[in-house]
Amino acid sequence: MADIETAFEHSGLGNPHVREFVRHWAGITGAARVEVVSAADDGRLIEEALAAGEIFPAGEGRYYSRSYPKDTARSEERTIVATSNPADKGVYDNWRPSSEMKPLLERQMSGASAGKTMYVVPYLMAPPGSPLHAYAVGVELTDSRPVVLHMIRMARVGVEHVEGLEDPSMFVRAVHVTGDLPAMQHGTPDDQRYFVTVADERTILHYGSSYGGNALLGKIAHGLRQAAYDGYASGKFLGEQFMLIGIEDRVAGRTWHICGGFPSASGKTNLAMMLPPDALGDRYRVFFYGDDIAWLWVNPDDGRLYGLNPEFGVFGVAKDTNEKTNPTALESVGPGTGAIFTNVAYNPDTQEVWWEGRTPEPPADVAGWLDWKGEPIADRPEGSTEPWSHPNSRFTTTLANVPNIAPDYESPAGVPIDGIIFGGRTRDREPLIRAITDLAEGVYDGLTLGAEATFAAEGVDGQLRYDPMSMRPFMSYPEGPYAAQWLSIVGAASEQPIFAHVNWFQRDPEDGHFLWPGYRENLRPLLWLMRLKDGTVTGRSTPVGILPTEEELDLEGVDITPADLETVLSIDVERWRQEMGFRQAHLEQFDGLPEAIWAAHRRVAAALESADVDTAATPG
Ligand code: OXD
Ligand code: MN
Repeated sequence: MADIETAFEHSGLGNPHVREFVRHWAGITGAARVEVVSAADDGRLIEEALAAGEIFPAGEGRYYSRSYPKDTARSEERTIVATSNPADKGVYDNWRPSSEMKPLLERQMSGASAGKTMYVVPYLMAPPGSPLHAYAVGVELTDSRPVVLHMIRMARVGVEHVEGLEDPSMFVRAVHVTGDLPAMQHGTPDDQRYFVTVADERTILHYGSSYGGNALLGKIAHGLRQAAYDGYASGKFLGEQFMLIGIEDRVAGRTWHICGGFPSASGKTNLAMMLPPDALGDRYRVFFYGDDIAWLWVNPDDGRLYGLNPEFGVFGVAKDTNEKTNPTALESVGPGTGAIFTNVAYNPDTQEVWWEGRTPEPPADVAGWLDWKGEPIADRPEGSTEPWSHPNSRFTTTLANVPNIAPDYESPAGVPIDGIIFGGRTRDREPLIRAITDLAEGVYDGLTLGAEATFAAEGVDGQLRYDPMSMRPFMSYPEGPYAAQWLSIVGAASEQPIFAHVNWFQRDPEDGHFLWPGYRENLRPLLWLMRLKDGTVTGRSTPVGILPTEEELDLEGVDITPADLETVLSIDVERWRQEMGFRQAHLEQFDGLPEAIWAAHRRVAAALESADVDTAATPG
């Protein structure tokens, strides 16, 4: 196709391997045109998308987009990791042979972009100049212009990222074909959608969705699944669904860095964008590095564990984002930010957007308001309780728009990691924070991370849905080697990060109120953790980790009753003993779990067995 060659020439795309990849898939998908994209094309593409009715204006320099109504979330069942090695099959990676998946996807994608433009999006998932650069280069082909606009916000996009590479053939080959969405048979036995990462060929083939989590291939498919696999195959790094923050103590003149994983709907973005409580605001500042992905590696310069955010933007859940829960997020999608809102409620007359939890009540004057499906709110029957926005509605904005972005967020190596935390929504048992100083016990804690099952049908007897390291939907190799990879990467660091399990969500069993006020107050347990690592506090030992004493936790200005405080700072030994049985069954699913992990499990179980139920102190 002469047109393709012209597109290469115009854009300066010279990499022969990228050219070959584009020609190959243009042939299969039957796209009518090819266009090579750089971030500088954003303004023009925005204008084109507005003119085509693919996006709508949402106030100064902000935009609104709406998905096909059945295409609003990631689909875990349709997501597959394929390789040529059956030993890559784990419990959660949904492994299939690549010899089966590649021809299948080629058939699905065959002719499926007919009449459309195929956009070529060269991108980088890392700060420029990063030591992990070789794993960060990719090219996404997509037949959706809104996907291109999202990619420009979520990844560093430009032809320069694929030119002059040390190995010009080393880039992730990512193909996104939208397909005929109404014909996908969503959720039926004949579901047509496939979201496949061919991990050992560094190829991503996603068909049948234009929703972010399925279609922005730099983010989850490359940034998590492929990166985790690459980190394992090379033995060099970990790719985790982690937030990453810095906490600066202006009095002591130092900054700590903490990263950590939380299953979805556990407040990871809110935590990453947190502001200090007023009482501590003069002394501390919290810096944002990332809210969703961290790559962890050992920096040979100083032997420490480093973390970097490979992303360029934030793809946050809009629901419940407001002045109290996350003022930082609101500012980061303010006028002039170029933010894109997806599947929230929209008013074309006023160009306003709204989502559940944005304000306590929806706008009183419903004139002009459309729900996330584009249907007028005014047409709803009296008393309708249907939400205005989709529960998984999103905002997309670049990191640079986040007001407390760390000054060194583009540091090529990332930042040294002092602490690794895990947390989920847990209504009982899990205290506010319990610190773990032993590596194997920390990894064990991550592997047994869980979030409360939200409906009775999903879990029984307070059982959690386990979500190892918050990676359950993103696992790309088996859990045993995954645990070994953790022990090997973090174990190689000269200075060990401290681990902790946190829980902001403990509730009163009688009236259900949250015991800990949360949000900005969450800085306090994190400060305690850093002091524990530095040796300036000692905490108190329990069978499941070290807990702060009341005195050690700086509580100035915190609104909490003494009884609630006592509960969040203690261990319910009976509940913990019960939990150990569930954990045992959870871990037994995994082949080849390192003995160190089993030893950690047995140590915790034995300590719980011999613990004094009333004080939960460790005997001896
Ligand atoms: C997710 C996301 O689905 O980050 O976890 O979008
Ligand atoms: Mn995520």
